Amino acid sequence: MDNNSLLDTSPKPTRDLELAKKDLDKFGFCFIPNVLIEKDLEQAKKRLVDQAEAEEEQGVSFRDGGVNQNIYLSGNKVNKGAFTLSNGGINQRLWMLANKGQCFRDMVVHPYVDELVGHILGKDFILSTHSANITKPGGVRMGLHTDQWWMPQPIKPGDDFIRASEISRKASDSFLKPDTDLGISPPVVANCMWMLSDFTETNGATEVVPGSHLTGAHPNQEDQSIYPVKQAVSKEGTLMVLDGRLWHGTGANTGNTDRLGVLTTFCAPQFRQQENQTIGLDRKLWDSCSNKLRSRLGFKVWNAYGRIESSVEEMIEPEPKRIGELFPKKLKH
Ligand SMILES: O=C(O)CCC(=O)C(=O)O
Repeated sequence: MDNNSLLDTSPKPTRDLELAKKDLDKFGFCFIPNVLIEKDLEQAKKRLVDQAEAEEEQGVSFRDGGVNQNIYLSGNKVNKGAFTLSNGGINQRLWMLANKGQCFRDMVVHPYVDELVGHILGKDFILSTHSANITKPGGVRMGLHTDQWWMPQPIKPGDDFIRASEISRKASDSFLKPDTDLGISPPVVANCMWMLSDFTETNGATEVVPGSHLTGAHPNQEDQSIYPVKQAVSKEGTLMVLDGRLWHGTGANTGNTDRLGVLTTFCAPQFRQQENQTIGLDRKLWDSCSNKLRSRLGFKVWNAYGRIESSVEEMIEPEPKRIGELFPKKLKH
C-alpha cells in the first residue's frame, strides 16, 4: 500500500468545496458541516423517524445488524423473513427514499451533490440507491466493503480474468491483493451520507479506512482485524461524501441512542442502479419532478443507453409508447 501515511489521518470538516475535493482525492471522503440546518434538518429528521415508525407498524420494515440474525437458509439463498425484528434484526433500513418525502428528493439534486459527486463521476450521474440506515443500540458492525465491489480489476493483455458476472461480494484473491503495476480502477460510484443526528463513536458512526480508495484492493470479508479503521464522527447536519472505492461500513451501536443516516448513492450512467428508480418512482410524483431530478433518477438517455426505441429522445417517459409485434398491411384482414 503506497498510502500508509494517509491511513493515520482523516479530513477535517470544511465548508470550502475546493478543499473538500482535495480531501476526496487524498482520503477518499470529505465532511461538509451544517449542510442541513434548522428547519431543513428538523423536517428531514421527522420525516425519517415517522416513515420508519410507519414501516414498522405496517409490517414492511427492513432490519439488519442483529448479532444472531440468521440470514441464509442454505448456500446463498436468503431466508424470506431474514430482515425482520422477529428474526433478530436491529438496525432499520428504509429504501427508495425518492418516494418517501420532498426532503429526500431535494437531497438527490442538492448543489453540493452536483459539485462533490460531480468531482468524482463527472457531470452526468444517476441515483443508484436512496436509503436510510437507522442504527439502533445493539446493532453490530456491518463490515468494511467498497460500493463498487463488482467493478472488474485491470488485467494484463491475454491473462485470464474473473468473468464480470461472476464477481462476488466476497472478494477473490485478485481483488484482495491486486497487481497495482497494472493500475487501479477509477471510481464509478460516489456515496453521500447525510447525518441527521450526531455520528458518535458509540452510536454506529460509519467506519472508514482513509486512503483505501487508492490501494486498488478490496477488504477481506473474513478478517478485518488488521485494518486501520477510523470512525466518521461528526455533528448532525453534516454531509459526508465517499469515493465508491473507499473501504467503509456501518459501525457498531454500543450506546443507547439511534443514529440517523441517509445514504444517497450515485453511479455513472453506464452502470446498473441498485434500486430500479425508473420503475420504482411513484407515478403520482412525476409531474412535480424537475428535469434535473428525472435525469438523476435515470430517465435521461446516456449515449443511447437507457432508451426505449429510438435514441433521439433525450428523456424516456414513465409510461412510454411501446411498439409491439407488428405486421405489414398485406398480412392484416
Ligand atoms: O450506515 C452506514 O454507516 C454505512 C452503510 C453502508 O456502508 C452500506 O449500506 O453499504
